[in-house]
Amino acid sequence: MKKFKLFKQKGSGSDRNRQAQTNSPGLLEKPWRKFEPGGDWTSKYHKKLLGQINEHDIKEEGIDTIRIMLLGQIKAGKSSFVNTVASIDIERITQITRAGGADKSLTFALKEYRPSGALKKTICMLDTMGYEEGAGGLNVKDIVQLVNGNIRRNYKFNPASPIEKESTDFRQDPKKGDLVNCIVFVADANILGHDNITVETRQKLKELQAELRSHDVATIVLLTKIDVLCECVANDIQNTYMSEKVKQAVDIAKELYSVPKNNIFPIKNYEDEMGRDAHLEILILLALRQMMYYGTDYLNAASASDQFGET
Ligand SMILES: Nc1nc2c(ncn2[C@@H]2O[C@H](COP(=O)(O)OP(=O)(O)O)[C@@H](O)[C@H]2O)c(=O)[nH]1
Ligand SMILES: [Mg+2]
Repeated sequence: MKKFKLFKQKGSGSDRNRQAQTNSPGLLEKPWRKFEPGGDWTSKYHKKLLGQINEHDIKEEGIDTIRIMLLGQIKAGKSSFVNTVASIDIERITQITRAGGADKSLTFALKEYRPSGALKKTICMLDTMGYEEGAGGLNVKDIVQLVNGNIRRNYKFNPASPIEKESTDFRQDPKKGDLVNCIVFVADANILGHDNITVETRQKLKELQAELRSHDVATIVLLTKIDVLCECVANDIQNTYMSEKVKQAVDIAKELYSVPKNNIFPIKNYEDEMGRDAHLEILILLALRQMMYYGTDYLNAASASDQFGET
């Protein structure tokens, strides 16, 4: 079978193309982020990233999957991110979970997604319901129980009250493989970019960060919908690292989530595309690779401290 070709080689890649456009309004003279050496908007780099994600170095016996928890406001793009990762995995556009712009969260049950195609079986994603809507959102206590591996898949969240220890969905004795190894905050870049963050959201985030402080789980922030935020990015996703608006949104996210800038990944999800887009996927793969690295570090640090008898 003829292999599906992701890239039109002509005109793709190279910063040269980007530099030539820097006279356009909205584009910076110099990129606010640079690729690592060897990194570029090319199919070679796409393949390299995919290979790195699939090659993990988890030392903990019996564990070969990094568990990633997606958190974020309703409509932030959590389910779309899962669908985008699934599209990379099965090598065509797919919707494995319902994404949509409804006012109420469409995701009430805890859903687990494990890729098993192009992405092999290195990752497990937990898609939750929105958490930032005050009393109507995911409970901070439930989030902590999720991180601790106490909640079984398909558990139906109840915003009004956290899971009870007597519930059949409450895992009394979680194993290491049940823990969350990386927390991913998914945020709409437009809300951050225009500094439209509500007091309530800030408050809930603070509460959550205080609860998670003792957990040592790495945090990554995904900034979605950068195509809506910046016209230059909508025209050409290769402008992402040259975009002034995206840079501003990243700076705001850095303060809001208290994470280093290199843990913040601007992305565009698949939403109404008919076919795959390799440039879009490079941004997704860069974020996934970081989740994989942090998750691996967390698990390896946990197994090292076990060996040294720490508690
Ligand atoms: N333009 C654009 N739309 C997006 C992007 N990500 C998500 N969406 C749209 O935003 C809406 C909410 O997304 P959804 O994944 O359901 O958010 P969730 O509530 O966090 O799971 C949907 O209509 C998506 O198609 C993106 O990167 N760009
Ligand atoms: Mg959803």
